[in-house]
Amino acid sequence: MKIPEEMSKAIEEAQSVVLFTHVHPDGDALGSLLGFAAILEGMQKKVFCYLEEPVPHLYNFLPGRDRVNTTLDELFSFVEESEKVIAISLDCGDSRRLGKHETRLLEVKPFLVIDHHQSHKDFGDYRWVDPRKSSTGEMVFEIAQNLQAPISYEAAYNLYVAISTDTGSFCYEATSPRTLRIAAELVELGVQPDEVSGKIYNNYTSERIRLMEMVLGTLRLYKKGKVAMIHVTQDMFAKSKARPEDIEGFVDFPRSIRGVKVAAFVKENKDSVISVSLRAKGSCDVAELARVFNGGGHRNAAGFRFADKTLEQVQQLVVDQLIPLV
Ligand SMILES: [Mn+2]
Repeated sequence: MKIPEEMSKAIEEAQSVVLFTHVHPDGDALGSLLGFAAILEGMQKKVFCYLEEPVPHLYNFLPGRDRVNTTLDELFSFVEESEKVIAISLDCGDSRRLGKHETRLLEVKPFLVIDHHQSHKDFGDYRWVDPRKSSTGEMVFEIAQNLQAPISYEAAYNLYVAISTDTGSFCYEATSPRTLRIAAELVELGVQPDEVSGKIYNNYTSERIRLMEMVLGTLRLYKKGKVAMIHVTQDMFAKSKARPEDIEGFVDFPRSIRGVKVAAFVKENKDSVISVSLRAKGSCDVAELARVFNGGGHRNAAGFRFADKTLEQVQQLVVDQLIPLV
């Protein structure tokens, strides 16, 4: 799918842009947010990057992270003082994932949406949604190229982080020839893959490794080893002193086991919401599985959540209703 004409036009004509992404942002969310911010500034536009929470410490190395502003009042002052302002939501498959100020954020008009989630639920005024794209970072690159906007080193670095994290270092199904060509162009712009992967993967705290030890200790296998499940509790966070974002990537361990087709990671969050991340290996479609509990995501990575159940109850639901479908 090509970039909608009215979207390119809206971006071209805008003088000011507010950028949003999803709550609990991952590498693609942050990389496309900061990468696009740098590109838009290069086009002489004023940019406001809003996040509900500060940049997670795992991503403190991203250039331009200081652009992020978490103050809603400042966001609306920016909007009021701006002429020809547009909002762009990046990597957000559902407007609920804009966070607790969803309704207010959606008041900024026109509201543009750029996303690649298979389970995308339409919102906003102009949309470019393409589930075949590896990452939102890849889509931001396409837009920059389409608008003939220069891509600075800072923008290239952030887009490379977005693309490389969302493709599992160029391993997942959505990694296309185009994805690799874009990555090559970003490397030509000065990004060093070894330096970036060093920052992403060799930059963990000892608290994270302590937490990992506890979480991996919860591994259970079902269906003759076709399904693997792990979980994390608030108690484990307290004991390890790890931070909420330290669990990123844990679900890849059960997924990596030989014979496993689906990995499930059940998480007890601070607000006592229980969330479940699903990862598939091979042809299994976990977005389909997640729909059983009103969740969503991609074929390979999906999830759902419950606000009114205990961790044990959710695990039981997974075992009773989801695992038989694998
Ligand atoms: Mn993404």
